[in-house]
Amino acid sequence: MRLSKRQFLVRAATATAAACAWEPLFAAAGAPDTQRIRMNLNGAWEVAKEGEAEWLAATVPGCVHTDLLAARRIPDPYFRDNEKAVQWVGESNWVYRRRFEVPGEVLERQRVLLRCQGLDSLAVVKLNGVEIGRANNMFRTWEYDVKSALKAGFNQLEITFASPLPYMKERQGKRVLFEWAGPHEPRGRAWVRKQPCNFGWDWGPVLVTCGIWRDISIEAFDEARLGEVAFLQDHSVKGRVNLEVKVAAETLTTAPLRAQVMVSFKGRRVAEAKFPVSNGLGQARLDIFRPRLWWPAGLGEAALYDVRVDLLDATGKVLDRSSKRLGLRTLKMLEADANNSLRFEVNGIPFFSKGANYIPADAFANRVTPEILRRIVADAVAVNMNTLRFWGGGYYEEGELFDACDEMGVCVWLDFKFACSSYPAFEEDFLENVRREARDQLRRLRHHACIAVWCGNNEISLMTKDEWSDKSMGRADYDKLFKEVLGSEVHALAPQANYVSGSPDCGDTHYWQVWHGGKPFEDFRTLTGYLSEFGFQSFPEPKTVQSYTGSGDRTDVMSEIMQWHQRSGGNGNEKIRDMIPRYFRPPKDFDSALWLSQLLQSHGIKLGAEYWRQTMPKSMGCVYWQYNDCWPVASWSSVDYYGRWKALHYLARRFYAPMLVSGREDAAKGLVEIHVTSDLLDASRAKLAWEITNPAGETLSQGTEPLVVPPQFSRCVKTLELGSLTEKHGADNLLVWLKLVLNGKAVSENLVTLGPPKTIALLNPELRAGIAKERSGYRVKLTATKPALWTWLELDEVDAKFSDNFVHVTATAPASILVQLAQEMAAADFVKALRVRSLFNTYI
Ligand code: BMA
Repeated sequence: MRLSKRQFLVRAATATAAACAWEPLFAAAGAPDTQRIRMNLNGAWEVAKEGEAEWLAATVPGCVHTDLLAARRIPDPYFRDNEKAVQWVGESNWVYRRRFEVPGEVLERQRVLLRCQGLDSLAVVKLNGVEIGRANNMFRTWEYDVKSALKAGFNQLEITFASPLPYMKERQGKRVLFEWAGPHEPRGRAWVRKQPCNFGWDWGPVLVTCGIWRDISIEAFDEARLGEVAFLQDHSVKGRVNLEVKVAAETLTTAPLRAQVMVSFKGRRVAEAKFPVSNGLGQARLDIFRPRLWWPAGLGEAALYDVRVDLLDATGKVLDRSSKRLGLRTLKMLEADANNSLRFEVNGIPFFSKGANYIPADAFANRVTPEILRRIVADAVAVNMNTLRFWGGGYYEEGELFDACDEMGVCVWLDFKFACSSYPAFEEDFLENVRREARDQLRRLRHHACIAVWCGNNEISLMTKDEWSDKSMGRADYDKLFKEVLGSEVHALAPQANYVSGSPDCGDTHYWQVWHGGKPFEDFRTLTGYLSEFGFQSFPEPKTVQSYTGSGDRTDVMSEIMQWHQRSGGNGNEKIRDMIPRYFRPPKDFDSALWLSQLLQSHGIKLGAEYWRQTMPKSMGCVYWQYNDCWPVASWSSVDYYGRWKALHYLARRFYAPMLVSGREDAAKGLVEIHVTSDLLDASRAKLAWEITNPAGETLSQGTEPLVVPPQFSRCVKTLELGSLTEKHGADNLLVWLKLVLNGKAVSENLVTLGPPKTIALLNPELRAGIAKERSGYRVKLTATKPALWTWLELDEVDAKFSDNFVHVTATAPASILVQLAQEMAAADFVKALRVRSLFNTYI
């Protein structure tokens, strides 16, 4: 069972709060008499299928599936093919209701609103039996005037959600919007503004949710409230940043208002200003001297300033407040030129984007806790990533995810949520709906330092033609939606932000010839540029597979249930299975097939990633597909649904290392080029070391060379000619070990072979593990008498964090891995549960 702390907290809170929790906005700030009141309506609700009398307990924010799961009315849709058995949920209409008591103070306010920050998706909202409004877009914030509908004492709120499926069918029946969809996925998703992958994807289940998926509250105020707060940064003068603050207030009064802005850094006030707000508008400029700039991970500190904006009345009373964290930086996207690919430049310095594509972390958004989001960003930074692309087929991500990226220095390529489908840009209502959605999201997110680019859509440029047809979106409508409408909203609301109409529609590349086209991994070496998508699938580890299968399903990766948890083109498992023999020998059993698929995936992605880093600045971005999963499944991810790192994630830490030594082999000529790549902004004095051994680990040749590595450098620094060794020992018997040493420490190590790993005649490495208890877990020391390639630890039952995994262990290079356990284990149990294997063990 996956930890769902948010559900727990919500339930705990609602158990104690009888009718509803309401909080004056600034109670904590010591100003209880502020005008704006927010009554939180999250918590305990009830849900019923429309037309049925039985009401079940529900939790808000949430969705109908998680409510039905909690009420034990549906089985776990992630287990085996239970997804089929719950399709009726998405096909039904559902009603949510709650009673709440309204204190008189709320009713006395001049303006009283019901504020819904997320209604999924086609909703009719009733208060005390009277319809107060409708919604048709899960990405917008909906506010309804309830001043007259609300009464003193108890009120009843009721929100009915219609299944989007009949609507989609009806619209699609009249006019086809072409889309890429799996055989069992409902058609016409682009008619509804709802997360596209809710209707299934080539890595995700069809679970059509509905419900109140983000916060809901009553907002009441007199005089005025803050509508928007915007910031512009001027970095043109060295040694200071000029910050322009723009405030727009919704006012109910003609009395003069003022705003106050205060900027602090680590608790110390560094700038402030007071300024008038007339006709709802005000602005000020502040200088921040000796600014601490925001840098992406690996380039410097991700410094953040706290900015508080108070809206004040004539007496100085605080009417409303906005608090945000700002990073001071310039972040530009630069087009390709003769020497450089598309790239980003932070504070005037171009940098190589290293990262992966992020998708929703659960098919049920409400299960994604802030802790999960923070872990996701931390695990990206832990493997030297500086970039995540938030892909366009999900939902506009949680504020906490952007907060974590701000704090940890992860640049975000942020897609608007349009993907792999034609959209009805020929309808003005649709365009207006999108405009409002864009405004809501821009206002919510634009201050985040981490956002490197806003991007109109995912892959729709690949499905356009001059004319509309059942197979394409008309080019003019594409331009209208993604260039004019979204482009002008970004320009108006975030004028300093980068905007591109689509990916790959801006000089980036989605390269799918390997997975979808069946080409070998070496094909990655035929292109340079900014790779915003490329990938290869693997199975999750046995523990994860066990979570969704019965033992009978685990005989063969082609079993029915293993295929059900595979959504790519109907033959994904075959693709994995068929690629294995190109690089590796056949696996001896089911578990070995799972693990070997991970070695295969990591081997392929490493090959591409290293090549693109080698070819910097002709290549300036490697953002592989995909980072995570939304359920337990075979997919392109490097971290599975449960947060377990696949082999690829461990390898990413190495191929994304700030300083990298890597090889490029030429089997025909018997050559291995040694490349050194550095993302560092300073030059380094390093030592390059190489050693060639046979599979028994015996040294055949070796050498070292001092090396001055300039800043932001990538070059072939040496070519090893292996002709005579090849003649003497055979190409298959040469293992080329590379090492880059900085201040006596190996900062990057690598293994290169002339042929694929299957050609190496591995010998029994006689792996041994020694175990020692440490404060934070167990230390496992690995030794081997012969090279043990891709050695990994696995722990039965209990989850663990491994300080490293999938390492090469040799007689001269033992490994030491710290295992931190999710739960305590006695040493004897740990030894029993621990398994140590290497590539050799997947064959024999
Ligand atoms: C890309 C993505 C996704 C998809 C992936 C794998 O095109 O944008 O739409 O999941 O490929 O096919």
